Amino acid sequence: MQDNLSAGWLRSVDSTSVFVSPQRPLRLVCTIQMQLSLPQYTILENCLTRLYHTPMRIMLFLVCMAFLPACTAKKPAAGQPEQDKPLSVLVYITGVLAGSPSYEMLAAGAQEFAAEHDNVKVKIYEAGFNQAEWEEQLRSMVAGGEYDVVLGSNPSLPEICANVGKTFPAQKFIITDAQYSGNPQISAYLYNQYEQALFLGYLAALVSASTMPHANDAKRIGFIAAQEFPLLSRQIVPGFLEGARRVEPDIELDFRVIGNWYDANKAADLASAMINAGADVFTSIAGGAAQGLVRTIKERGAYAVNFNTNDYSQAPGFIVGCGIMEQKKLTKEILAGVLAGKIPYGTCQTAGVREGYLDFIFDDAGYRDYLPVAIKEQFGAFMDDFRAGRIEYTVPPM
Ligand code: RBF
Repeated sequence: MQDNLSAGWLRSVDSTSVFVSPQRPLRLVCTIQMQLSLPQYTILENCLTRLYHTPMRIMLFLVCMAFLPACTAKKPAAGQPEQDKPLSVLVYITGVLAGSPSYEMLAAGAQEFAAEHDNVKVKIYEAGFNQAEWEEQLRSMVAGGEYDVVLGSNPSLPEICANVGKTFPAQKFIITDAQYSGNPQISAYLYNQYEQALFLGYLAALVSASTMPHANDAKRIGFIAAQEFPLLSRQIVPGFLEGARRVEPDIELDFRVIGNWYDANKAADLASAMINAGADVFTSIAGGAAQGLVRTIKERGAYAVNFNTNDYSQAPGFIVGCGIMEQKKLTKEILAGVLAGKIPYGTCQTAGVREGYLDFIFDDAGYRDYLPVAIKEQFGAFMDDFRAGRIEYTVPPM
């Protein structure tokens, strides 16, 4: 009997929540979410075990009375500011950290926030590259009720979280780099990547049309993607081409797909074939596999403009433009919002250039020292217009 009872228990070590499911012989399933100290936890466990030896109703009543104060203890005590209540965060990485700037910035932002707040605890979990396993891994991570909020960054995460959330209706999820609304357990933040693609495409075409040493006359630029997904196919790739065509109306985009987020050799082979076909400026959305592209442009002589992070030092003179996604800043703001109880669950908010979450990194030798003055002037003026809202464009639907 003791074993049957124990088997129905899922408990977290720091006891942020308890899931009680004594199935036999009571046929009673109840969920109690409360914050308990370890001694309180032990008493509750003992009492529930005794339900088998004592008239059930009396004992259940006594247990409930004893722990009623604990049930409300999750709210800060009178006088305790909201900001000081304990917060446990799971940062769920849909892939691996290394080589994926959007994930690295997410983790760094959460860790920095935890370092600045004694009451905030962060666990970083890398789910690996097998996308078929992400949902089950997330389900088992949250089953203990240990985390107040799950934080992730991936366009495919909302559906996964919605499914997992059906089993755990108290679980909250916050996802950046994703579009999703209407689910009270999920809050989403979408970077306007059409904008970043547009200005990087504009710079790519300026470089391709220039007399820089590795530029040619082919009017062809390249895009290497790890895999296709709606945000990429409907906004990022079209935005890159649209930006390039504002400089060179008849420029062509050579778009190729690696098939995963880690195969740098395949990316290198694709880049080489694309250079043979006339591409002289590249971009990529390829995570760690993008290292193959970096290798090839250095070996063969070509240029790249990169999304999301400062990569200039990886290939000075070859990587000539980098956008920045302010993911670390957004992550810290989100966690401050969680502490303040101000996350708008059920909604999706968009963050772009004008909101200060996407921009271009001008202040780096990799940009300053390698581009002709004429390009820097034209691109600088374009970005000034962009920030001031003077660039018109229509973001395609997803
Ligand atoms: N970006 C990365 O940098 N590394 C990854 O491992 C990675 N995996 C992804 C898996 C899926 C299923 C999807 C839809 C996107 C992935 N991304 C990855 C893309 C990333 O979340 C983001 O959309 C792009 O980096 C553009 O900002």
